[in-house]
Amino acid sequence: MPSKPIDLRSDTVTLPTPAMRTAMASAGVGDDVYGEDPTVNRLEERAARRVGKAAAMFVPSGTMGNLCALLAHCNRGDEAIVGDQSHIYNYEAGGASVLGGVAFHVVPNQPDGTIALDHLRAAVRWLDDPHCAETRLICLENTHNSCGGVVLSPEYLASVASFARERGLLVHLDGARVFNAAVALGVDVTELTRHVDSVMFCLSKGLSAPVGSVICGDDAFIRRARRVRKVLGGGMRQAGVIAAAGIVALETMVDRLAEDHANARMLAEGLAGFPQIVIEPERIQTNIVIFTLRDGLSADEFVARLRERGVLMGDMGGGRIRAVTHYGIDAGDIAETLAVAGEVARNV
Ligand code: TLP
Repeated sequence: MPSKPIDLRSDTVTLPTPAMRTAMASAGVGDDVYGEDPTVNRLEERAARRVGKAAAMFVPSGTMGNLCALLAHCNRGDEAIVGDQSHIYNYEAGGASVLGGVAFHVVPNQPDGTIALDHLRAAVRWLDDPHCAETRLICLENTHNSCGGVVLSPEYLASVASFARERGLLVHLDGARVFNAAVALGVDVTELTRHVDSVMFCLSKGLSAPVGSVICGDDAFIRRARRVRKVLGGGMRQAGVIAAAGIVALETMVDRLAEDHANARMLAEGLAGFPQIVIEPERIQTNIVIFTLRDGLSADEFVARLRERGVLMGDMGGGRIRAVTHYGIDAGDIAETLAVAGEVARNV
C-alpha cells in the first residue's frame, strides 16, 4: 500500500506549485469585467502571443471556454460538426445546444482522434436547402482525451483548415491539452494553433494551475466571446488572484509535460506485462493511458480494488479504465502503481 494515495484519475487533480502560490498572494488585481485587472490582462496578452492569435479571454473552466467559443462562432440554428468521442459532445452537458440553439452534427472519430475528411465532406449541409441547418463550425480536439491522449498532427490540422476555408467554415480546437500535443511532437504550439480560428486551452490540467482556461482567436471573435461569457455568469472581478497562477503555469510548466509523457509510457509498458490487461503501450503518446481487462474482472471492480490499495484510476464506462500522469506523480509512484495493479490483476 503506498504511503499516500496515488491519484491518477485526472491531471485536473494537480495542486498549484509554490511559485504559483507566491504569485497569487502578491498579484495586482482590479475589476476584470471593466477590463481593469492587470494580471488577467497580462495572462490574456501572453496566452494570445503564445498560441499566435490576436486576442485571448480568461475563463473559469475548459467547458465554459468551449461554450463561449461555440456561441461566439455560431448563431442559433447553426450546426457544429463534432466527433462522436469528443469532450464537447460527450462531457459538456450539451451546452451549445442547450443554451445556444446550436445543433451538433456528430461524425465518427477515428481511433487516432481525427475526423476523416470524407466524413467532414459528407457532413457539410447544402446551404441553399431550407430543410437544413447551416453548417458553420468544425470542432477538433488535441490531444484527444477519449481516444487515449493521442495527438493530431500539424499536417492533419492543415488539411482540415484548407477544407474548412474552401467551404467557408470555421475551425475551433478544444486544446485542453494542446501543450501536451506540442511537447509530444517537439514543435512550437503555434504549429498546431495556426490552422484553427479559435483554440481553448486549460491552465488547470497538466499545467497545474488551480483554476482557469483561456480561449484565443481574432479580436472580433474575442469581443463576441466576452459577451457570451457575461451571459454565462463567467465575468469575474479580481480574477488576477487566479490568473497569476495561470501565468506561472504558462511560463514554467509546459516543458516538464515531457516527464508526464515518459511516466505514462512507463505505466503502459508495465501494465502490458500483465496478461489480464489489454493495452498497446506503443499507442501512448502523451499523459493519458487507457486500457481494458480480459474476462474475469469488471472495470468498476478493478478500479474499486485499486482504490482500497491507495491507487486511484477512472472508470470511463464501456470497460475502459483511464490513468492520467501529471505534476505530483513521479517514476516511483508509477512503480508502486504497477505493483498494486499487478497484485489486483493476478487475484482476479
Ligand atoms: N476533462 C476532464 C473531465 O471532464 C473528463 C478530465 O478529467 O479529463 N476538453 C477536454 C478535452 C477535457 O478533457 C476537459 C476536461 C475539458 C475540455 C473541460 O475542462 P474543465 O474540466 O475545465 O471544464
